[in-house]
Amino acid sequence: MVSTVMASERQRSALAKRVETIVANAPVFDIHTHLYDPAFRELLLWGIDDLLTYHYLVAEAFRQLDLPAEKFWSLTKSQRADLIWDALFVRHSPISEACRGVLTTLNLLGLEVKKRDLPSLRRWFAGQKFEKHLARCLELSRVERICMTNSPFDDLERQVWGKGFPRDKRFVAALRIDPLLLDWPRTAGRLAGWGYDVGGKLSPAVAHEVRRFLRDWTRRIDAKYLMVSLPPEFSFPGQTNGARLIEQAVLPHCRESGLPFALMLGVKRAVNPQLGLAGDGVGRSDLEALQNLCAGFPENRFLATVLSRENQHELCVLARKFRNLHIFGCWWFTNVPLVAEEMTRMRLELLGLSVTPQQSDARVLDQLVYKWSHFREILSRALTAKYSDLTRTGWEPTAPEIQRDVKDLFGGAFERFCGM
Ligand code: FIX
Ligand code: ZN
Repeated sequence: MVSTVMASERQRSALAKRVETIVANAPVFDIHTHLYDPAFRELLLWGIDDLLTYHYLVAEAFRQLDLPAEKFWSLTKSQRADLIWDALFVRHSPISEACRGVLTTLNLLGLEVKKRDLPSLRRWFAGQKFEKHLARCLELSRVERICMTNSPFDDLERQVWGKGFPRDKRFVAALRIDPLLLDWPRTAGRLAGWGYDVGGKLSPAVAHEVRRFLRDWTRRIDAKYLMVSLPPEFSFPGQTNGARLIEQAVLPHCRESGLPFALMLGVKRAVNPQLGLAGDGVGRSDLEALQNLCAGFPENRFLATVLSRENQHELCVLARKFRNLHIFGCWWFTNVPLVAEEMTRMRLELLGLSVTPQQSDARVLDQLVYKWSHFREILSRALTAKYSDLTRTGWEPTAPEIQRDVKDLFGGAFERFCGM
């Protein structure tokens, strides 16, 4: 009896080791980030000051700091980084997920964190050659390909696309269209300025011009999908400009170009505008809107992630009903081990392997290192538990089968869904 228990314990730890090794080494297609092709130069953030001034840390630092927000924003990036370092790493232990992420990154880059020596960390980063550092971050995170978030409405970014540049094969594009769907009156003015005939009320002729705009940008950037983030109150169908534009322009364009439409649901923008990017919040979405899209437009494919923990179970059930829906990522506030582990297990249990459980959402190149290292730990645990359940039935997953499964989770299922 004792020896049977020991044998099964040994088998379990051998399985855990096997899964861990496969997950640790599997290459990733990071399907949603805020990183840029190096041709965008300073738009691609990297280094210690950008790591420390990440908006996740700004939000946490404001809880400890008492200086007014205007004062904080009037400081240079390095001065802000100093304040955040002092508030979150020196005066308190850095146990939050975002703080831990900085330390995981530095540690895996080979830096000594225990000295708590910010000036020496800065000196190390200042000595790095960018191209080499990029290659190192990709190697450490095992990220093979990165999807950017590309907005024609961002003036800096638009200029770079306008000039043209040789594309770096490691970076692919996604067309982000929030202003089009959330602020039509202002966006119409901008489109008109760029030569699209969109004067007057929304009409079939205007929708036709919006489609022309989407076609032009899809081609220009070679977009792999279109995407938008939406507030909790988003509903569809509806008489809002956003809902009408989705129906009359975005979905027809996606059908014509064969691209999926990604919806990121549940963000409440600027809950505290004083915090800038750190001031956005979360609310529970009405997923009936997504259900209506999937059911009403079977020729379209939808990618979806939701920000509220309370929506996660409902989203999985929805994906079981519609094969034109693919769910992805533990987005933003859900990307903490407690919630990410719960979501990942729930998704595996309800959807098997037809899901893309994570995206990094990295805004700073170096963050790829921690975001993927932390998620690989979570995925290893979740998969080991699932495969162990199988072994108890006598079904023993082989190493090639596990490799195949992990490949699907790390971008393979996504590519198939998108027809890439
Ligand atoms: O809308 C998004 O793509 C979000 O991911 C961002 O707006 C957000 O600021 C972020 O960086 C979350 O990780
Ligand atoms: Zn994002």
